Amino acid sequence: MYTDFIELRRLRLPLVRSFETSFGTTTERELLLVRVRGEGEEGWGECVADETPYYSAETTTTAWYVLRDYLVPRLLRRRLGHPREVMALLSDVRGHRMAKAAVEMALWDLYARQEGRPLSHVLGGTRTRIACGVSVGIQPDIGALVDRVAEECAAGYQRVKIKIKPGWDVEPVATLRARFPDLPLMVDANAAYELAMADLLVALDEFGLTMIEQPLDEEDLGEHAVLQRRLRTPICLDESIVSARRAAEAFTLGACRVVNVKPGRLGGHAESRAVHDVCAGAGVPVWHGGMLETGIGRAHNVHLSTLANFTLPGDVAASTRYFVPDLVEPPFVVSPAGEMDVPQGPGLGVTIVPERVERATLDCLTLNP
Ligand code: NPG
Repeated sequence: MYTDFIELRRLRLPLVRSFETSFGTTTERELLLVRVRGEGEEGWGECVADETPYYSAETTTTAWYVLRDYLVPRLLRRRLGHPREVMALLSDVRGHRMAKAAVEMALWDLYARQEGRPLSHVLGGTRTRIACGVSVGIQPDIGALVDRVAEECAAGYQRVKIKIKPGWDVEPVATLRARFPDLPLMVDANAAYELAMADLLVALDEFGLTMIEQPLDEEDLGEHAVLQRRLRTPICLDESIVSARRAAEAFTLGACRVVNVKPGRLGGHAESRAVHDVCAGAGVPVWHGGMLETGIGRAHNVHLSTLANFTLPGDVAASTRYFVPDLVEPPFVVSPAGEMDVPQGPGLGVTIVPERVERATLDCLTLNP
Protein backbone atom coordinates (compact mmCIF):
# COMPACT_ATOMS: atom_id res chain seq x y z
CA MET A 1 0.00 0.00 0.00
CA TYR A 2 1.51 3.30 -1.13
CA THR A 3 0.03 6.76 -0.44
CA ASP A 4 0.20 9.22 -3.35
CA PHE A 5 -1.13 12.14 -1.31
CA ILE A 6 -2.97 12.91 1.90
CA GLU A 7 -5.57 15.66 2.09
CA LEU A 8 -6.71 17.41 5.29
CA ARG A 9 -10.01 19.24 5.46
CA ARG A 10 -11.62 21.29 8.17
CA LEU A 11 -15.44 21.36 7.96
CA ARG A 12 -18.28 22.98 9.81
CA LEU A 13 -21.73 21.43 9.77
CA PRO A 14 -24.88 22.42 11.68
CA LEU A 15 -26.28 19.65 13.89
CA VAL A 16 -29.94 18.75 13.37
CA ARG A 17 -30.38 19.17 17.13
CA SER A 18 -28.06 20.79 19.63
CA PHE A 19 -26.46 18.38 22.11
CA GLU A 20 -25.85 19.31 25.75
CA THR A 21 -23.45 17.42 28.05
CA SER A 22 -21.95 18.19 31.45
CA PHE A 23 -19.19 20.10 29.64
CA GLY A 24 -21.20 22.26 27.22
CA THR A 25 -23.63 22.53 24.31
CA THR A 26 -22.76 21.72 20.68
CA THR A 27 -24.95 23.25 17.96
CA GLU A 28 -22.51 22.98 15.07
CA ARG A 29 -19.80 20.41 14.60
CA GLU A 30 -16.35 21.55 13.50
CA LEU A 31 -14.40 18.50 12.40
CA LEU A 32 -11.47 17.32 10.30
CA LEU A 33 -11.54 14.79 7.49
CA VAL A 34 -8.52 12.96 6.13
CA ARG A 35 -8.49 11.59 2.58
CA VAL A 36 -5.66 9.32 1.50
CA ARG A 37 -5.09 8.41 -2.12
CA GLY A 38 -3.07 5.40 -3.17
CA GLU A 39 -2.79 3.27 -6.29
CA GLY A 40 -6.07 4.48 -7.77
CA GLU A 41 -8.20 4.13 -4.61
CA GLU A 42 -8.96 6.44 -1.74
CA GLY A 43 -9.64 6.08 1.95
CA TRP A 44 -11.38 8.43 4.37
CA GLY A 45 -11.04 9.08 8.07
CA GLU A 46 -12.72 11.55 10.44
CA CYS A 47 -11.11 13.20 13.43
CA VAL A 48 -13.41 13.19 16.47
CA ALA A 49 -11.70 16.14 18.19
CA ASP A 50 -13.99 19.06 18.90
CA GLU A 51 -13.37 22.76 18.41
CA THR A 52 -12.97 23.16 22.19
CA PRO A 53 -10.78 21.25 24.71
CA TYR A 54 -13.63 20.22 27.05
CA TYR A 55 -14.18 16.52 26.30
CA SER A 56 -10.47 15.98 25.72
CA ALA A 57 -7.27 18.03 25.49
CA GLU A 58 -7.17 17.63 21.71
CA THR A 59 -9.03 20.06 19.44
CA THR A 60 -9.50 20.41 15.69
CA THR A 61 -6.69 22.99 15.74
CA THR A 62 -4.17 20.78 17.57
CA ALA A 63 -5.11 17.83 15.36
CA TRP A 64 -4.63 19.86 12.16
CA TYR A 65 -1.19 21.01 13.32
CA VAL A 66 -0.02 17.56 14.44
CA LEU A 67 -1.35 15.85 11.31
CA ARG A 68 0.24 18.41 8.98
CA ASP A 69 3.63 18.76 10.66
CA TYR A 70 4.24 15.38 12.29
CA LEU A 71 1.92 12.52 11.32
CA VAL A 72 1.39 12.90 7.57
CA PRO A 73 5.13 13.43 6.86
CA ARG A 74 5.80 10.06 8.55
CA LEU A 75 3.35 8.30 6.24
CA LEU A 76 4.01 9.83 2.82
CA ARG A 77 6.61 8.10 0.67
CA ARG A 78 6.13 4.85 2.64
CA ARG A 79 5.18 1.43 1.40
CA LEU A 80 2.98 -0.24 3.99
CA GLY A 81 2.12 -3.93 3.97
CA HIS A 82 -0.90 -3.51 6.24
CA PRO A 83 -2.60 -0.67 8.15
CA ARG A 84 -1.72 -2.36 11.46
CA GLU A 85 1.83 -1.02 10.82
CA VAL A 86 0.70 2.63 10.97
CA MET A 87 0.76 3.13 14.74
CA ALA A 88 4.39 2.02 15.03
CA LEU A 89 5.38 4.67 12.46
CA LEU A 90 3.67 7.35 14.57
CA SER A 91 4.79 6.13 17.97
CA ASP A 92 7.51 8.75 18.52
CA VAL A 93 4.76 11.38 18.56
CA ARG A 94 3.34 11.28 22.06
CA GLY A 95 -0.42 11.37 22.66
CA HIS A 96 -2.54 13.11 19.99
CA ARG A 97 -4.56 9.92 19.61
CA MET A 98 -7.49 11.65 17.90
CA ALA A 99 -5.19 13.09 15.22
CA LYS A 100 -3.50 9.70 14.78
CA ALA A 101 -6.84 7.92 14.54
CA ALA A 102 -8.05 10.12 11.68
CA VAL A 103 -5.20 9.13 9.37
CA GLU A 104 -4.86 5.56 10.64
CA MET A 105 -8.54 4.88 9.97
CA ALA A 106 -8.33 6.44 6.50
CA LEU A 107 -5.54 3.96 5.74
CA TRP A 108 -7.69 1.02 6.93
CA ASP A 109 -10.42 2.17 4.54
CA LEU A 110 -7.89 2.53 1.71
CA TYR A 111 -6.50 -0.94 2.39
CA ALA A 112 -9.95 -2.54 2.53
CA ARG A 113 -10.94 -0.82 -0.74
CA GLN A 114 -7.74 -1.98 -2.42
CA GLU A 115 -8.52 -5.52 -1.22
CA GLY A 116 -12.11 -5.17 -2.46
CA ARG A 117 -13.45 -6.27 0.96
CA PRO A 118 -15.75 -4.59 3.49
CA LEU A 119 -13.79 -2.94 6.29
CA SER A 120 -15.62 -5.12 8.85
CA HIS A 121 -14.06 -8.26 7.31
CA VAL A 122 -10.57 -6.73 7.27
CA LEU A 123 -11.00 -5.80 10.97
CA GLY A 124 -12.04 -9.37 11.82
CA GLY A 125 -15.74 -8.69 12.41
CA THR A 126 -18.48 -11.13 11.47
CA ARG A 127 -21.83 -9.41 12.08
CA THR A 128 -23.86 -8.01 9.18
CA ARG A 129 -26.14 -6.00 11.51
CA ILE A 130 -25.37 -4.17 14.73
CA ALA A 131 -27.47 -3.22 17.78
CA CYS A 132 -28.13 0.51 18.20
CA GLY A 133 -28.58 2.57 21.31
CA VAL A 134 -29.07 6.30 21.51
CA SER A 135 -27.59 9.13 23.58
CA VAL A 136 -29.93 11.90 24.75
CA GLY A 137 -28.37 15.18 25.82
CA ILE A 138 -29.34 17.25 28.87
CA GLN A 139 -32.80 18.76 28.26
CA PRO A 140 -34.31 22.09 29.37
CA ASP A 141 -36.70 20.26 31.73
CA ILE A 142 -37.85 16.78 32.71
CA GLY A 143 -40.96 16.93 30.52
CA ALA A 144 -38.79 17.53 27.46
CA LEU A 145 -36.55 14.62 28.51
CA VAL A 146 -39.48 12.22 28.82
CA ASP A 147 -40.76 13.28 25.38
CA ARG A 148 -37.34 12.77 23.80
CA VAL A 149 -36.88 9.34 25.36
CA ALA A 150 -40.38 8.28 24.25
CA GLU A 151 -39.51 9.39 20.71
CA GLU A 152 -36.27 7.37 20.70
CA CYS A 153 -37.99 4.27 22.08
CA ALA A 154 -40.62 4.57 19.36
CA ALA A 155 -37.81 4.73 16.78
CA GLY A 156 -36.64 1.30 18.00
CA TYR A 157 -33.39 2.06 19.85
CA GLN A 158 -32.45 -0.85 22.10
CA ARG A 159 -31.16 1.24 25.00
CA VAL A 160 -31.19 4.89 26.00
CA LYS A 161 -28.31 6.78 27.57
CA ILE A 162 -28.91 10.14 29.18
CA LYS A 163 -26.31 12.70 30.05
CA ILE A 164 -26.14 13.67 33.71
CA LYS A 165 -24.38 16.35 35.72
CA PRO A 166 -24.68 17.50 39.36
CA GLY A 167 -28.20 18.93 39.65
CA TRP A 168 -29.50 16.81 36.74
CA ASP A 169 -29.17 13.22 37.93
CA VAL A 170 -31.43 11.45 40.47
CA GLU A 171 -34.65 13.26 39.56
CA PRO A 172 -34.51 12.73 35.77
CA VAL A 173 -33.46 9.09 36.26
CA ALA A 174 -36.25 8.43 38.80
CA THR A 175 -38.82 10.00 36.44
CA LEU A 176 -37.66 8.00 33.44
CA ARG A 177 -37.60 4.77 35.41
CA ALA A 178 -41.17 5.32 36.63
CA ARG A 179 -42.34 6.09 33.08
CA PHE A 180 -40.28 3.35 31.29
CA PRO A 181 -39.90 0.52 33.85
CA ASP A 182 -38.32 -2.02 31.46
CA LEU A 183 -36.17 0.26 29.32
CA PRO A 184 -32.43 -0.55 29.27
CA LEU A 185 -31.27 2.81 30.59
CA MET A 186 -27.80 4.17 31.41
CA VAL A 187 -26.25 7.51 32.34
CA ASP A 188 -23.09 9.32 31.25
CA ALA A 189 -21.49 11.97 33.49
CA ASN A 190 -18.48 12.88 31.32
CA ALA A 191 -16.31 13.10 34.46
CA ALA A 192 -18.53 15.69 36.17
CA TYR A 193 -18.46 14.17 39.71
CA GLU A 194 -15.92 13.86 42.50
CA LEU A 195 -15.54 10.93 44.84
CA ALA A 196 -16.82 13.15 47.66
CA MET A 197 -20.18 13.21 45.80
CA ALA A 198 -20.41 9.40 45.72
CA ASP A 199 -23.70 9.33 47.69
CA LEU A 200 -25.47 10.91 44.70
CA LEU A 201 -24.23 8.12 42.45
CA VAL A 202 -25.02 5.41 45.02
CA ALA A 203 -28.58 6.82 45.03
CA LEU A 204 -28.82 5.79 41.34
CA ASP A 205 -28.32 2.11 42.26
CA GLU A 206 -32.03 1.58 42.91
CA PHE A 207 -33.03 2.38 39.32
CA GLY A 208 -31.51 -0.71 37.67
CA LEU A 209 -29.29 1.21 35.27
CA THR A 210 -27.25 -0.94 32.90
CA MET A 211 -24.19 1.21 33.77
CA ILE A 212 -22.89 4.60 34.88
CA GLU A 213 -20.40 5.96 32.37
CA GLN A 214 -17.30 7.94 33.36
CA PRO A 215 -18.50 9.45 36.64
CA LEU A 216 -15.09 10.77 37.80
CA ASP A 217 -12.08 12.48 36.27
CA GLU A 218 -10.34 10.57 33.52
CA GLU A 219 -7.07 10.41 35.49
CA ASP A 220 -8.69 8.78 38.54
CA LEU A 221 -8.63 5.02 37.96
CA GLY A 222 -8.00 4.44 41.68
CA GLU A 223 -10.98 6.59 42.69
CA HIS A 224 -13.20 4.81 40.16
CA ALA A 225 -12.16 1.54 41.86
CA VAL A 226 -13.20 2.94 45.26
CA LEU A 227 -16.52 4.09 43.78
CA GLN A 228 -17.14 0.76 42.00
CA ARG A 229 -16.81 -1.05 45.35
CA ARG A 230 -19.67 1.12 46.68
CA LEU A 231 -21.94 0.66 43.64
CA ARG A 232 -24.00 -2.30 42.47
CA THR A 233 -24.36 -0.63 39.07
CA PRO A 234 -21.39 -1.36 36.78
CA ILE A 235 -19.10 1.57 35.98
CA CYS A 236 -18.24 1.98 32.30
CA LEU A 237 -15.09 3.91 31.45
CA ASP A 238 -14.76 6.08 28.33
CA GLU A 239 -12.35 9.06 28.65
CA SER A 240 -10.09 7.11 31.06
CA ILE A 241 -9.43 4.29 28.61
CA VAL A 242 -6.82 5.63 26.21
CA SER A 243 -5.10 2.33 25.37
CA ALA A 244 -5.19 -1.43 25.85
CA ARG A 245 -2.63 -1.06 28.64
CA ARG A 246 -4.83 1.42 30.48
CA ALA A 247 -7.79 -0.96 30.09
CA ALA A 248 -5.77 -3.81 31.63
CA GLU A 249 -4.74 -1.51 34.49
CA ALA A 250 -8.38 -0.52 35.07
CA PHE A 251 -9.37 -4.19 35.40
CA THR A 252 -6.49 -4.94 37.80
CA LEU A 253 -7.68 -2.09 40.00
CA GLY A 254 -11.36 -2.99 39.69
CA ALA A 255 -12.14 0.46 38.28
CA CYS A 256 -14.88 -0.61 35.83
CA ARG A 257 -16.93 -3.57 34.55
CA VAL A 258 -17.72 -2.25 31.06
CA VAL A 259 -15.69 -0.33 28.45
CA ASN A 260 -16.75 2.19 25.82
CA VAL A 261 -14.59 1.74 22.71
CA LYS A 262 -14.16 4.74 20.40
CA PRO A 263 -11.50 4.30 17.73
CA GLY A 264 -11.35 8.08 17.36
CA ARG A 265 -10.31 8.39 21.02
CA LEU A 266 -7.98 5.38 21.08
CA GLY A 267 -5.76 6.24 18.11
CA GLY A 268 -7.58 4.15 15.53
CA HIS A 269 -8.71 0.65 14.66
CA ALA A 270 -5.54 -1.24 15.66
CA GLU A 271 -5.59 0.02 19.26
CA SER A 272 -9.38 -0.43 19.39
CA ARG A 273 -8.98 -4.07 18.42
CA ALA A 274 -6.33 -4.43 21.13
CA VAL A 275 -8.69 -2.89 23.73
CA HIS A 276 -11.50 -5.13 22.49
CA ASP A 277 -9.28 -8.20 22.92
CA VAL A 278 -8.01 -7.22 26.39
CA CYS A 279 -11.62 -6.71 27.47
CA ALA A 280 -12.71 -10.03 25.97
CA GLY A 281 -9.84 -11.78 27.82
CA ALA A 282 -10.96 -10.19 31.10
CA GLY A 283 -14.63 -11.06 30.51
CA VAL A 284 -15.52 -7.35 30.22
CA PRO A 285 -18.16 -6.48 27.59
CA VAL A 286 -17.62 -3.48 25.31
CA TRP A 287 -19.87 -1.20 23.30
CA HIS A 288 -19.15 1.38 20.64
CA GLY A 289 -19.28 5.05 21.64
CA GLY A 290 -20.14 7.99 19.40
CA MET A 291 -18.78 11.51 18.97
CA LEU A 292 -21.45 13.14 16.80
CA GLU A 293 -19.70 11.83 13.69
CA THR A 294 -20.72 12.40 10.09
CA GLY A 295 -21.44 9.34 7.97
CA ILE A 296 -17.70 8.87 7.43
CA GLY A 297 -16.79 8.40 11.10
CA ARG A 298 -20.10 6.59 11.62
CA ALA A 299 -19.24 4.09 8.87
CA HIS A 300 -15.95 3.30 10.63
CA ASN A 301 -17.85 2.84 13.91
CA VAL A 302 -20.38 0.51 12.31
CA HIS A 303 -17.66 -1.71 10.83
CA LEU A 304 -15.71 -1.91 14.09
CA SER A 305 -18.91 -2.79 16.00
CA THR A 306 -19.05 -6.12 14.13
CA LEU A 307 -16.30 -7.62 16.34
CA ALA A 308 -17.45 -10.37 18.70
CA ASN A 309 -17.11 -8.67 22.11
CA PHE A 310 -19.31 -5.68 21.13
CA THR A 311 -22.17 -7.33 22.97
CA LEU A 312 -24.00 -4.19 24.13
CA PRO A 313 -25.84 -1.66 21.90
CA GLY A 314 -23.61 1.29 20.93
CA ASP A 315 -24.10 5.04 20.56
CA VAL A 316 -24.32 4.42 16.82
CA ALA A 317 -27.55 6.06 15.74
CA ALA A 318 -29.20 7.08 12.45
CA SER A 319 -27.66 9.81 10.25
CA THR A 320 -30.83 11.91 10.45
CA ARG A 321 -30.29 12.54 14.17
CA TYR A 322 -27.11 14.47 13.32
CA PHE A 323 -26.75 15.88 9.80
CA VAL A 324 -29.28 16.30 6.98
CA PRO A 325 -28.06 15.58 4.46
CA ASP A 326 -25.24 13.40 5.76
CA LEU A 327 -21.91 13.47 3.88
CA VAL A 328 -22.49 9.91 2.66
CA GLU A 329 -25.01 7.98 0.60
CA PRO A 330 -26.90 6.01 1.56
CA PRO A 331 -27.39 7.55 5.00
CA PHE A 332 -27.35 5.22 8.02
CA VAL A 333 -30.80 4.12 9.12
CA VAL A 334 -32.06 2.21 12.16
CA SER A 335 -34.72 -0.47 11.76
CA PRO A 336 -37.81 -0.66 14.02
CA ALA A 337 -35.93 -3.47 15.83
CA GLY A 338 -33.12 -1.02 16.66
CA GLU A 339 -30.57 -2.46 14.25
CA MET A 340 -28.35 -1.03 11.55
CA ASP A 341 -27.06 -2.90 8.48
CA VAL A 342 -23.32 -3.04 7.98
CA PRO A 343 -22.44 -1.83 4.45
CA GLN A 344 -21.15 -4.74 2.38
CA GLY A 345 -19.24 -2.88 -0.38
CA PRO A 346 -15.44 -2.46 -0.36
CA GLY A 347 -13.94 -0.38 2.47
CA LEU A 348 -16.48 1.78 4.29
CA GLY A 349 -19.06 0.69 1.70
CA VAL A 350 -20.69 4.12 1.44
CA THR A 351 -20.30 6.85 -1.17
CA ILE A 352 -18.85 10.13 0.04
CA VAL A 353 -20.71 12.96 -1.74
CA PRO A 354 -18.02 15.44 -2.95
CA GLU A 355 -20.36 18.48 -3.28
CA ARG A 356 -21.58 18.09 0.31
CA VAL A 357 -18.03 17.82 1.62
CA GLU A 358 -16.97 20.83 -0.47
CA ARG A 359 -19.90 22.96 0.69
CA ALA A 360 -19.00 22.44 4.37
CA THR A 361 -15.24 22.90 3.92
CA LEU A 362 -13.46 25.80 5.66
CA ASP A 363 -9.85 24.81 4.81
CA CYS A 364 -8.27 22.18 2.62
CA LEU A 365 -4.62 21.20 2.40
CA THR A 366 -3.06 18.58 0.15
CA LEU A 367 0.25 17.08 1.25
CA ASN A 368 2.37 15.35 -1.40
CA PRO A 369 5.52 13.28 -0.99
O1 NPG B 1 -24.61 9.95 19.36
O2 NPG B 1 -22.60 10.32 18.62
C1 NPG B 1 -23.50 10.39 19.49
C2 NPG B 1 -23.15 11.05 20.78
C3 NPG B 1 -22.84 10.05 21.84
O3 NPG B 1 -23.02 10.88 24.04
C4 NPG B 1 -22.34 10.76 23.07
N1 NPG B 1 -21.10 11.21 22.97
O4 NPG B 1 -19.24 11.58 25.92
O5 NPG B 1 -19.56 9.93 24.63
C5 NPG B 1 -19.68 11.11 24.89
C6 NPG B 1 -20.47 12.02 23.97
C7 NPG B 1 -19.68 13.07 23.25
C8 NPG B 1 -20.24 13.75 22.20
C9 NPG B 1 -18.40 13.36 23.58
C10 NPG B 1 -19.55 14.73 21.51
C11 NPG B 1 -17.71 14.35 22.87
C12 NPG B 1 -18.28 15.02 21.84
